[in-house]
Amino acid sequence: MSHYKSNLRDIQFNLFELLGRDEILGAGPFEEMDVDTAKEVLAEIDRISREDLAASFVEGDRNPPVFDPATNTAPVPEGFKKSYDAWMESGFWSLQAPPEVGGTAAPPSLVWATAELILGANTPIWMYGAGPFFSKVVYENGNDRDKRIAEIMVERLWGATMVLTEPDAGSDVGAGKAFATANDDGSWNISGVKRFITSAESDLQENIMHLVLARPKGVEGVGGPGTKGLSLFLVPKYHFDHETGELTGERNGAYVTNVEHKMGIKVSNTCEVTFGDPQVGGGEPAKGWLLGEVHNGIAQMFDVIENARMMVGTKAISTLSTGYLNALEYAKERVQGPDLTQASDKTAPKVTITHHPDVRRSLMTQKAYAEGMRSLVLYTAAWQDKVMLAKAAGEEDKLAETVNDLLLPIVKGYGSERSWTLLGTESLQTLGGSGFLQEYPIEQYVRDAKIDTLYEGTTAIQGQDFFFRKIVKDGGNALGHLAGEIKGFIDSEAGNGRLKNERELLAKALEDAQALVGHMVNDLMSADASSGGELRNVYKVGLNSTRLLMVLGDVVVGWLLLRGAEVALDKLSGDVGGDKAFYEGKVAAAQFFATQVLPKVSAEVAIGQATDLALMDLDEASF
Ligand code: ST9
Ligand code: FAD
Repeated sequence: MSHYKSNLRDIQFNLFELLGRDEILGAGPFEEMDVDTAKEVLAEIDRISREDLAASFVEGDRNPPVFDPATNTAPVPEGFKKSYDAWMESGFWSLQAPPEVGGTAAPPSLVWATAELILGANTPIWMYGAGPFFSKVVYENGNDRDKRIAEIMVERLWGATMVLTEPDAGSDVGAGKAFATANDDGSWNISGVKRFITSAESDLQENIMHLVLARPKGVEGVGGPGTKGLSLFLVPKYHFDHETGELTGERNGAYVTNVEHKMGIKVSNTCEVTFGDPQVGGGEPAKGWLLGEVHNGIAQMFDVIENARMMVGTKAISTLSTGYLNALEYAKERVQGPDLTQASDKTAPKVTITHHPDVRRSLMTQKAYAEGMRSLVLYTAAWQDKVMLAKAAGEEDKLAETVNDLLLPIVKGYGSERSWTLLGTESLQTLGGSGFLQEYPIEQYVRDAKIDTLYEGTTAIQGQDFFFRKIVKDGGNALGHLAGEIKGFIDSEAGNGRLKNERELLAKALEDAQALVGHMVNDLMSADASSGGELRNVYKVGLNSTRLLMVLGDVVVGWLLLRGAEVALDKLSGDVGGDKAFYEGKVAAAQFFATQVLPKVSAEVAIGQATDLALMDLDEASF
């Protein structure tokens, strides 16, 4: 039986009932992808995920790849290879690449809906199989040579990696020391050691294209300090003919020199990669080609990072959803103790644990967050649809771009923190001691989900990105727009009177969250030393940026759940056939979140507003 329990019905609800995605399908750039086709794609990917991809989920964990230092290889287990092949043979990877390189035009909302299914069933398959997406970044940033390379990457289904991190450059990517020197033939030689590189080695593909950040040396005006001095190089594992794609038979000097032993996602090879070391492999130089022949590495890499952050949030949320559904199934069957109303009667019949109030509280907490955050992912993706539609029309939709930018750290930072925590405190807990056993998938979910708060920028980095870049640098435009949308809902008659109390709770949470933003902006302004401010006040902002991310995450999720409840109430006023319980569940989850979670926002805001410099004044020795 599959470990993976998907929620296709709720995905369809979000796409077609809440977010109206049917309006953009079957027309313009998505002419080939009409609503029926999209539904068929979802249903088939749902099936493949539950059956073929989920099949090797446990094997990959218990029997992870082993690094062989003699050959610098780390082959994946057979079962995983079978799952990977099933995914690639399905051809649905093409949704991640544009038609120009052999992909299929599909709106991001559909792509991320399908991503949830694959990531929930077996995340590393998506990661090893992300080459077609990487080819899109190569194509869009590349010159003619690179555009052909992008096509080859898709034609031959190569793997690809994003190579930023070094032993002394994690969050601080700009501290990277790997460097590049120019060759006479237009290529570059890369030198240095990168660490923690996902998918840098396996036996799944003919070749792997590494997208490497390195600092060019010896060229006037480029290669300065920090992230802006980094350039992006295409560094293949094996050399190939840049026209035909045929491998030349020569190894490039980019070798995996270690594979980490990890807490989770063990089948995903996390590699140390050594570039251009004469002592490693055959001692070949690591040759690379400058992407687009422009030195603009960090901006180019962020085209990958933005999608990878969306992927990490989607993965986390998907894992919470299957964790919840596994916990629900268990709770419906596990009999333990009498109903609380008969607790003093020692002869009272024993009931399933779904009868116990605390289990119900826990299950509804999981349901509300999992479904609310699914809406968050797909709502964010709907803004990406707008960006794509504008581009297809030869225009730019600046508002859509900035709202998407604002939402990304919420999807990644808030989504991963809430999911990882709830998987442990609620999903696993629902199973009692059995949750701790490997007989059930949740202990693996907890281990696999922890990484989501770490890679692609830790939560602290997401919080800072959110406040400094997405709010302050943006002049509050995207946040103002989002707040306006939420306010519009609050002031509406949504729910025909049935959501009045909930809209009031949302109004209070929004007002409080906005007060925290205002407070932090004041702290920031008061830190402006050039106008007589106290520079150290910026610490107060740093003490609150993760808090703000969580607070606004709760507000947005609360709002989206209530919008879903409005749709559900509307449906329930007509004939809903077998969907009655589904829609009633949507209303219940939204009401639960509004009454049980949103009031906590006020306390968080009060704590934020009371923040002083005591922690920063404390001597390190006192910690
Ligand atoms: C990693 C990978 O951890 C883990 C998983 C691998 C999975 C592989 C598979 C991937 C699949 C992908 C998905 C497929 C999807 C397909 C579907 C398609 C529909 N936004 O603030 P400054 C840029 S990898 C945009 O001064 P510092 C910008 O150019 C390792 N751009 O930064 C900016 O210039 P300007 C991940 C941004 O102080 C420039 O950077 N590692 C953003 O120099 C400088 O900005 C990390 O994530 C942004 N939000 O450096 C590192 N921010 O301002 C985390 C910056 O002129 N650390 N730029 O526009 C950070 O992010 C730091 O904040 C820092 C700071 C490094 C950026
Ligand atoms: P550090 O940066 O040392 O952070 C340590 C702690 O300090 C964290 O809690 C962090 O939040 C905090 N901190 C650091 N700086 C600040 C600050 N300025 N303000 C506040 N707090 C701060 N990298 C790649 O390039 N490619 C990959 O494919 C890739 N895949 C990965 C896969 C796995 C399984 C793992 C574990 C990592 C992967 N990484 C990859 C690296 C990953 O992106 C980094 O681990 C991550 O960015 C954090 O860097 P670090 O581990 O050096 O932690």
